[in-house]
Amino acid sequence: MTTALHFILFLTASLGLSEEVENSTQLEWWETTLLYQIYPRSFKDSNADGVGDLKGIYEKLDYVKSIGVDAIWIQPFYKSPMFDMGYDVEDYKAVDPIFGTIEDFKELQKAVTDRGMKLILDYVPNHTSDKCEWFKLSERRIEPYTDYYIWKDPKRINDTHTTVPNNWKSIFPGSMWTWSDIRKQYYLHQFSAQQPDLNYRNPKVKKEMEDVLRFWLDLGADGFRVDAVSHLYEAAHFMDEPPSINWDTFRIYTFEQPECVDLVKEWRAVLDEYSKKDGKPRLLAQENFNFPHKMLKYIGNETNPGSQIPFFFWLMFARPDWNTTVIDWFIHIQTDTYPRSSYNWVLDNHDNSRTSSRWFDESVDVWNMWILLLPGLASIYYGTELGMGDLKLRKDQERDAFDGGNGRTDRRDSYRGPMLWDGTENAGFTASEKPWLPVHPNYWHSNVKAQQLDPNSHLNTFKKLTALRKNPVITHGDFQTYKINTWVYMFTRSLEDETIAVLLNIGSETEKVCVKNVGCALPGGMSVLIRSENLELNVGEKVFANTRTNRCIRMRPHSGLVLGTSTAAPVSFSICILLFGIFSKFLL
Ligand SMILES: *[C@@H]1O[C@H](CO)[C@@H](O)[C@H](O)[C@H]1NC(C)=O
Ligand SMILES: *[C@@H]1O[C@H](CO)[C@@H](O)[C@H](O)[C@H]1NC(C)=O
Ligand SMILES: *[C@@H]1O[C@H](CO)[C@@H](O)[C@H](O)[C@H]1NC(C)=O
Ligand SMILES: *[C@@H]1O[C@H](CO)[C@@H](O)[C@H](O)[C@H]1NC(C)=O
Ligand SMILES: CC(=O)N[C@H]1CO[C@H](CO)[C@@H](O)[C@@H]1O
Ligand SMILES: [Ca+2]
Ligand SMILES: [Ca+2]
Repeated sequence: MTTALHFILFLTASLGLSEEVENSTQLEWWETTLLYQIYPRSFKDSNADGVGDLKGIYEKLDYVKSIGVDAIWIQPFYKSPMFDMGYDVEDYKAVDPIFGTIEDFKELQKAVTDRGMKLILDYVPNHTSDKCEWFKLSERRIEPYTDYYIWKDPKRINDTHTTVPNNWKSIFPGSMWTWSDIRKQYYLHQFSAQQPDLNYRNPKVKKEMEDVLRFWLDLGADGFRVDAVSHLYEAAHFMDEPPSINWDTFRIYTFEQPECVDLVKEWRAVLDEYSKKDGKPRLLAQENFNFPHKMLKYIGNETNPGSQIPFFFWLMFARPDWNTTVIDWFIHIQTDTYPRSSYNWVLDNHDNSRTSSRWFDESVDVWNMWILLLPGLASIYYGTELGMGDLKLRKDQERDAFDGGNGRTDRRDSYRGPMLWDGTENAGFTASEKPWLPVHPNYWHSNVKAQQLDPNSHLNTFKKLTALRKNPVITHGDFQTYKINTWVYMFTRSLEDETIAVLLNIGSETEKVCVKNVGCALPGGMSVLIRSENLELNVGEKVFANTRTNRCIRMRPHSGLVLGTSTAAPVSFSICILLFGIFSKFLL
């Protein structure tokens, strides 16, 4: 707390960053929000049964607020048989007893709002659980549920044999069709057989699912993250898909059908109806792995708006052999395609390996600098602020029923480990002897409590970054990128006469960066505002000034620093350009 306070004072006072924005262009809250993704099973267990719950999240809200979070996204906590850990919903309007009660939800919602944060819920519309009442009634052809799902007769092979209706393959391996002995028909499922797809060509299903949105909006939800949007519709002709290994052309009848966009816009209209009533803008974010140019249509326009924020996941696949050319492409494919109000940066999630495991523990500060200081919304998966790593589980410890789908063979449990709160047994996550998944073995030294005490910890660096993130130069400032060399990347944020520069060595060797490398991209006399733990420079140190000693800096592998302009030494760009042009040969 005091560190963060000192830091803000340091920023505003000694570096002259203005507290008020002169150009106070009004942005919607999601354009600058820091969204914190909570996997409810793993955040905090309040009742010692080994599984995290809503009361547990409630207990930890002050922590969440203290690290600079503006909005919380809680993953599914609805009644579910938990075959897909909650992404198989049995009752959309009930809290699963393992997570608590609807009263717990109300209490949590109020506490989130009281702390000035927003609450985003997960909306899982493509499929229900096969244990859902609607499915059981549909299977028995009981009206009005008969056509709530997608049912098809078998395809005839010959007099004695039949087969599945077509060749469509689901995300979790196998056919998209499963036989129901009760109904004597096949039902469609884009994910597992335990997740039958809803039939959105039936207006009653649309109405039913809009009611779900209304139910949670009435209880104070500020928005939704919509799951698996590309899978909402399947072509009505049910023709075989052409055999091909290319994802985009292979799934021409089951992926990203044109009706998906219209449906998302209908949901947005429900949210806007609430916003009109109370003046509070609601957010519709969507999960979609598609190319940004294909996602543009979901954003819509002012007269026909859709989802404001498409999740952009591609940085999740960044690997240590990605050089600055590759990263630059991944940054610009989003910034060149979307309007700025739709940028969203994601490093990790519940389906993919965490940053510190894909890279190194050293890389954590660097990647947090990326996503917290780029323009737009930043999505942080719980634990990323600590640099939490993947679990390496034994077979008998695995709980996820599937491999990762799409031919992947990893179990997703590894990315869903319990939050590491302190150094006590089971990391303070649960008072039970047996958490649902084991805690990471490094919990005894790398946990919230320990990192709070260490000024250079990932957590404290994260907090400095989120404090800086609230400054107008980051919320409103311009954005420029520079490939300094193969492994060092730089981006700048500037507003009026203030500039923030972020220099990142994403390579595995020490890199030397000199005035001549950064050229006139930077005003003179910048000093270090924030550094990664492994950087050999101190906060406040001046760099790239025109004196012999600090014209160059050395950056250790996977290190990063944030530079700010000092009011003491303003050097205008034009003078710099002039001097650089004339004297560069001699000076450098
Ligand atoms: C504020 O900044 C925006 C974006 O830089 C610019 O388009 C706008 O004209 C500015 N408004 C004022 C009043 O300066
Ligand atoms: C019918 O098709 C099945 C499956 O392809 C095959 O095993 C069976 O021999 C066929 N029967 C006749 C009578 O052709
Ligand atoms: C907004 O989008 C709709 C649907 O794509 C389109 O018909 C309409 O012309 C667009 N309006 C504007 C102002 O661009
Ligand atoms: C960066 O990586 C890409 C893709 O691997 C490669 O094509 C390119 O040559 C690399 N650039 C440099 C400068 O090494
Ligand atoms: C990233 C993401 O949200 N993944 C989810 C997509 O939907 C399937 C089925 O609902 C889930 O299993 C994934 O976790
Ligand atoms: Ca519990
Ligand atoms: Ca579907």
